[in-house]
Amino acid sequence: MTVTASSPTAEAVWKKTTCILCESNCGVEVRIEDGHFTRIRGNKAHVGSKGYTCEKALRLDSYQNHRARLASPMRRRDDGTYEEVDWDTAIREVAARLVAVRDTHGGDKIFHYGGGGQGNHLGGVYGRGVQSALGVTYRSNALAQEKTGEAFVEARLYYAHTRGDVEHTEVAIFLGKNPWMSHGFPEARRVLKEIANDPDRATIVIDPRRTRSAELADHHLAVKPGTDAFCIAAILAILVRDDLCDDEFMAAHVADAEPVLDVLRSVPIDDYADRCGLPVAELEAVAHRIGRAQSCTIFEDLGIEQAPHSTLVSYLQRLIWIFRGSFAKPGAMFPHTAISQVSGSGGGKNRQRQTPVTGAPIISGLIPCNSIANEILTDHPDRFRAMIIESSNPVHSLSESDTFREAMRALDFSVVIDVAMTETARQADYVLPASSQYEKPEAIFFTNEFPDNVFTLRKPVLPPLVGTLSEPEIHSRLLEEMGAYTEDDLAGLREAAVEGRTAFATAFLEAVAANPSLTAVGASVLYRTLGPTLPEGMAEAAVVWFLAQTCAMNHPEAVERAGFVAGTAADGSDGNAGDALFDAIIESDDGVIFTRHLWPQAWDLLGVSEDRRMRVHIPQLLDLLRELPDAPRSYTSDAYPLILSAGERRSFTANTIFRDPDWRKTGRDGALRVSPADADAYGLVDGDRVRLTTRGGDTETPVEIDDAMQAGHISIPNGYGLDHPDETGEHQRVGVAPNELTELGWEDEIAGTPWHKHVPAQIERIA
Ligand SMILES: Nc1nc2c(c(=O)[nH]1)N[C@H]1C(S)=C(S)[C@@H](COP(=O)(O)OP(=O)(O)OC[C@H]3O[C@@H](n4cnc5c(=O)[nH]c(N)nc54)[C@H](O)[C@@H]3O)O[C@H]1N2
Ligand SMILES: Nc1nc2c(c(=O)[nH]1)N[C@H]1C(S)=C(S)[C@@H](COP(=O)(O)OP(=O)(O)OC[C@H]3O[C@@H](n4cnc5c(=O)[nH]c(N)nc54)[C@H](O)[C@@H]3O)O[C@H]1N2
Ligand code: SF4
Ligand SMILES: [Mo]
Repeated sequence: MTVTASSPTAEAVWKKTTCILCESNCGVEVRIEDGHFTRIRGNKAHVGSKGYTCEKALRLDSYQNHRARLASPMRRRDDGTYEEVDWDTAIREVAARLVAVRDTHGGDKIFHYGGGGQGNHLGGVYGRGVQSALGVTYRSNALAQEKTGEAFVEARLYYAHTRGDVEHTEVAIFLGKNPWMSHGFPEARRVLKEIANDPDRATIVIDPRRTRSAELADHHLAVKPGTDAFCIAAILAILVRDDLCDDEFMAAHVADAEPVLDVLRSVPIDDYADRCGLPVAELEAVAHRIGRAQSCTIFEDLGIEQAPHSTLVSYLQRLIWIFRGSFAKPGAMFPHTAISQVSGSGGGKNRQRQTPVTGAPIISGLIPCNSIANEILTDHPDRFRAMIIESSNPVHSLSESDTFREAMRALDFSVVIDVAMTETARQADYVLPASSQYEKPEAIFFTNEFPDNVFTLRKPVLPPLVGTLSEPEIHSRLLEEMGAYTEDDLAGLREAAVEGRTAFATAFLEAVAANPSLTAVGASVLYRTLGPTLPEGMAEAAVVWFLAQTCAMNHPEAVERAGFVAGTAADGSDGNAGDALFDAIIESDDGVIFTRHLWPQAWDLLGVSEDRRMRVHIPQLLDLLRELPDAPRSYTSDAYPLILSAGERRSFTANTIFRDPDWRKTGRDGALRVSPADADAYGLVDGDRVRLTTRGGDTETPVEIDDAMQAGHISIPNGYGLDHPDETGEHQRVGVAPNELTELGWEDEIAGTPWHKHVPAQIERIA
């Protein structure tokens, strides 16, 4: 498909890279003319995506080339406007301001947010060096407003992260997840269609809306919003009541099931079905379909992670596949390796840390996003005083945007590293412009597959925009300004790198042993020493050498089965398996299978690999399950009688990666979706404008009447409401910024994840 109509010219070249718009990072080929991506197609040779893309990838030029890209470091003036400064000045002043906060208040008062988006995680590894040199101990990122509930559960069940083999499963269950739009596993649409066309397999979608995924499903459980805990508890209760659990698996692999089964036996199934607005027979049909399947997978996402009882639901849904024994076999659930995993197996046992001011739980090392502003807007002596934000737009993406803005302005110092002058950048003291993801080596750590896991290192396909630097360069310059390492530390390593990988490995280990403080800034040390010996433009990939080494040490057999053995390094040296893996990663444009397991080895990747038993008795969550009957039947009121889902994924939404609203082919204005029943009740026709009010704020929006919505449920898309200059430089804003409507404190009781999908709201037609 043609993005920009133009005839091929002599300079036009096709290059391989990946799409960066969602975690799938599908392999693509881009035709580049005059700095623009003029055509984009799927890369059939990519080992993960095999040519698959969705419609969004075709618009990537709107990310690479747009009017709000930054091409100079910016410093905020007292009057709130920004002036351009040169890089030397910016690095010197940013380093000095951060060091001043550290020396006055302690490094633990400097808070770090972000570190990677949907396509860029390498920069985050380099950023760790700066954090370490400053003594930063508190961090967070977007995961702490979606995935920390499941992390809490998994850290107790089996100490690992699990996913599902959707491609081969008999019954695929999507819980608050619309994969047709949001993807999340390889070749999502192809797989959904394949299951739909196979009479021996089934899809179950649990979603209040009749999404495109729901339309393709064999069973669509159209629960009332926010009632998933009742729905899943009832399904579990039916599995137990009707003897549909895999007793053999449970006897061998489930520890302490009895107290859980006890609670499930007393679940009032009829009442719970009634609460979620579904006939008991429908829940029974679903439970029995799951109960007779050889395998099932469950994919939960924002529909339950950002709604009431979210951590409880993350727990209960896992009990379904655990009780069905759907683990460690084709079509089932699995843990996975990670190229970025620096320590041993599993997720590590949970030690519950808390935030310094509000005492909120820190899960997976991340402060709940909803707590951040409250850790700043206080006179508590331990409040955060400074913030480093990279590859993230929290003013737009976190609850209650106004309060986050206020928190940023209340800091002694803030710096944002981004490609664009974002909503967040506009609150920072300094903004440092990064080269785009197509102008530097980049990669994601999201590929979480099994038995074969894939890693794709992208090569730059364009030169850096003049005035920008890659994050590895920015972080290394900050470290050098702070004196975190010296030229003397590097000289010997540089020489060894020229000699070859084996010599370098020895020299690196010796250097770190002699000066342990180099470990923390190891990424930059590698970048400055090994980096220059890598192919042109690939110096930033230096840290991947270390990741490959670690991976080969953590998973020797699986790396060997993937074809990487000692003595096969491309430079002809006697490099080890990690070197061979690194060479393959550097050379390939099509992704590399870096670990290859056998299904039963899934057990080895769990933190409970000694006894191979999942610990299903989690007292805190079981208490919540017991208390479920007392939970409110509804969160609406006379003032706010509707439930707003604030942030739906649609065809043309991609977080805030695209800033120019013209990238959208459809849905340009990001209308509020309203059911026909509500349209009648409020006297609305398509295209009418309404005032949309929540406790958090109010706005105006056009409406779209959509018979996929249930009565009482309304929905706005995510990623809209960005300020973007038009041709004349005038700022325009299209659509609603969802977090102008959300509110801090409206969140899960365990993980503090926000209830963005469940915001009480009111609408009123604007005459
Ligand atoms: N097109 C596109 N794709 C994306 C993204 C994007 O911005 N645009 N972003 C990526 C990111 S960061 C993420 S995290 C994923 C998110 O991917 P998803 O979680 O699939 O996306 P959402 O549309 O936010 O929410 C999923 C569904 O939850 C439903 N829902 C709302 N309330 C409830 C409820 O109470 N119960 C249940 N069961 N369901 C409910 C909604 O109707 C919606 O269909 O998408 C990724 N992919
Ligand atoms: N109300 C509501 N809020 C939500 C959601 C919702 O459904 N509803 N969804 C939530 C979810 S699941 C997520 S994941 C978050 C996402 O929100 P954020 O974590 O804020 O992420 P993005 O919107 O993806 O922003 C990525 C940023 O990285 C910048 N960027 C792009 N390339 C580069 C680069 O190479 N280097 C650097 N340094 N920066 C770069 C972009 O300009 C952009 O500012 O939003 C969350 N917020
Ligand atoms: S948006 Fe996601 S599914 Fe679509 S092409 Fe990009 S990476 Fe693939
Ligand atoms: Mo997300």
